[in-house]
Amino acid sequence: MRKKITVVGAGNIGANCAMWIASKELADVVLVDVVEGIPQGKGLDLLQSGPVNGYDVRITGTNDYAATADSDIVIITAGLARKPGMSRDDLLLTNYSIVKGITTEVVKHSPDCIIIVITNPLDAMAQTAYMASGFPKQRVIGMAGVLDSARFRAFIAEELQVSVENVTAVVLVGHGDTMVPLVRLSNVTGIPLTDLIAPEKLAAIVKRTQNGGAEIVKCLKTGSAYYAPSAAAVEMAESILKDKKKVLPCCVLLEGEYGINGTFVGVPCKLGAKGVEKIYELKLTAEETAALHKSAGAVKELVDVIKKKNA
Ligand code: TXD
Repeated sequence: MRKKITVVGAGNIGANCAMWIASKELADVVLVDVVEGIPQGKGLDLLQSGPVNGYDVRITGTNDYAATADSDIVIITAGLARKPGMSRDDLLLTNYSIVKGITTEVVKHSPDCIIIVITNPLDAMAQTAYMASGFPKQRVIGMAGVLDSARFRAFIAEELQVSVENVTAVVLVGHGDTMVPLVRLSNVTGIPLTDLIAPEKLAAIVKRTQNGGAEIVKCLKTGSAYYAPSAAAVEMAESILKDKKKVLPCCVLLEGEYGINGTFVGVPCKLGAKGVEKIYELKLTAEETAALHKSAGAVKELVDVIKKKNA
């Protein structure tokens, strides 16, 4: 029996998640959206791409959660996207209600699923899904670090004119301007970045990574990135569905790790059939630890706002 992935929100990211899932024949897809016709139309269009691209998966578009029953994974992409001049935090309360409502529906129809959250502000929305679902922390995961690391790797590969496959890069903590690209632990086939790129150039690449989302929002003017974010979420789903045990930076609930308690933060995790199977505690320098806690503090501020709203 093929696996089943539900994607909630059939907008830019949702539709592309469905396309990557189908192209990899990872699972049958159910695309859900509130707007009548959008998931049905995009679902049919993706289904009809199958004969051309050679994939045999079922793709259903719907406005009704009944079709999502017994999903293995649910990817939540629904919510408002940023407009130029808006910060991710400006989306907080609107997307909080959307994600909370969706999670309640999802849990009703797929009580054993694993939830991957994409909606912004990501860390706070992952915490919202965790609080609304009542699921164990292993089964609620936020997607940000895989995207931020992919941006870091793309810029490094471009600078050095090398294959992206040989670039290992780690980005920690919140999906915001305070994210921490860890130069010290990043390399090209084991060669430290600091041996390959001049300090000022490396600092510029770190800055561009931290500003990666805003750079694309500025270009697109009417929305935010969607190819890399959707590809990143599907890499996480693939590691879970195929029990690949990939070690990826994911937004997860920390309970003491890194000295942080009760907040969703982006750190390296092992993703397998049970979801988050291990959280890795990197040995960080004092400076890196300070940056990690500063970013986690920014996440906690947002989470405190939604906890008050949830009280
Ligand atoms: O790395 C990351 N996590 C981020 C995530 C990277 C880029 C974008 N990030 C965020 O993803 C972005 O800030 C938004 O919060 C979400 C989705 O972005 P997308 O670009 O896909 O937005 P769209 O194209 O506006 O699509 C959103 C869809 C749209 O079709 C709405 O009708 C639908 O969400 N929507 C809903 N569907 C179901 N249920 C409800 N309640 C609902 N509300 C809106």
